[in-house]
Amino acid sequence: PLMDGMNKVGELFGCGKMFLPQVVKTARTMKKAVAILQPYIEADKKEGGSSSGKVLMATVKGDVHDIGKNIVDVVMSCNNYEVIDLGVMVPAEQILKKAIEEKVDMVGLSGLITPSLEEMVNVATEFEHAGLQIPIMVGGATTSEMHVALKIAPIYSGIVVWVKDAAQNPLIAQRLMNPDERRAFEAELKERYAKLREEYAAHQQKLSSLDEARKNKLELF
Ligand code: B12
Repeated sequence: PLMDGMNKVGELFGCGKMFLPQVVKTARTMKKAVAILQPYIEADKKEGGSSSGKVLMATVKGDVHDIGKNIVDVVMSCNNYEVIDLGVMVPAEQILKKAIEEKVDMVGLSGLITPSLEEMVNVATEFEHAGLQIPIMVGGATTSEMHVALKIAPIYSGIVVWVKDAAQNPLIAQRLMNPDERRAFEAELKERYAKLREEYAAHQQKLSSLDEARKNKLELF
């Protein structure tokens, strides 16, 4: 029900029937609801014993959206993962530093505005320079599998996986935690990204170049 309500707000905001103050209020309500659930999740985890893995979560630099990220936190906690959440507007260097310090098993990056796409590439570049292989999960409304295939995966030697919604997250995390499954998953992703890149290239070839388009301009006078 929480998610249904949030989706409705997103829809109304998108078509101009709801405004920023109402959306901010919704975000606060969502945070309060999650805070009510948190102690139950913690208690459950204590009973459950050892954790399934360590996840570092952050909304990237320049982006304040955190509702989706917080939902992922809750879902991962419920699945017995230890979640370290760095919050919003987190610079790449901080994500890198914490990932190394805490020896996390995976990193989750959230982004909802267009500039976040570039910032995610920046984070992956920093990870690559540091020689890391920690899997990166990417999510949030503006992200896409195509963007991961074209811009992020090619510059990082670790796994980069796009996650459509929080419900898929535990399944993906489980595959990343099991070495055999992880290898199979990596091969699947490589193949899938190569196919997406081919599709993109084929689509680009159909477009005329700027010079061609100019030569072809409409002569009205
Ligand atoms: C709520 C909201 C806000 C709130 C944010 C409150 C908060 N604490 O998060 C406020 C009012 C602050 C806000 C501000 C702005 N917003 Co806003 N906002 C939204 C809105 C309505 C809903 C977003 C949301 O929470 N959705 C619900 C959650 C649950 O969905 P979600 O984040 O996608 O998460 C799910 C999955 O994607 C996934 N997921 C998400 N993150 C991750 C991470 C990982 C690791 C994984 C695995 C999965 C995962 O799991 C989640 C659950 O399934 C959207 C519109 C929309 N329909 O999306 C605009 C929207 C994102 N905002 C937008 C804009 C432009 C802005 C502002 C720039 C507005 C302005 N002019 O100031 C500022 C941004 C400031 C900044 N620097 O970031 C645009 C972005 C357009 C773009 N492409 O750039 C949108 C799309 C609205 C629009 N149609 O124009 N916004």
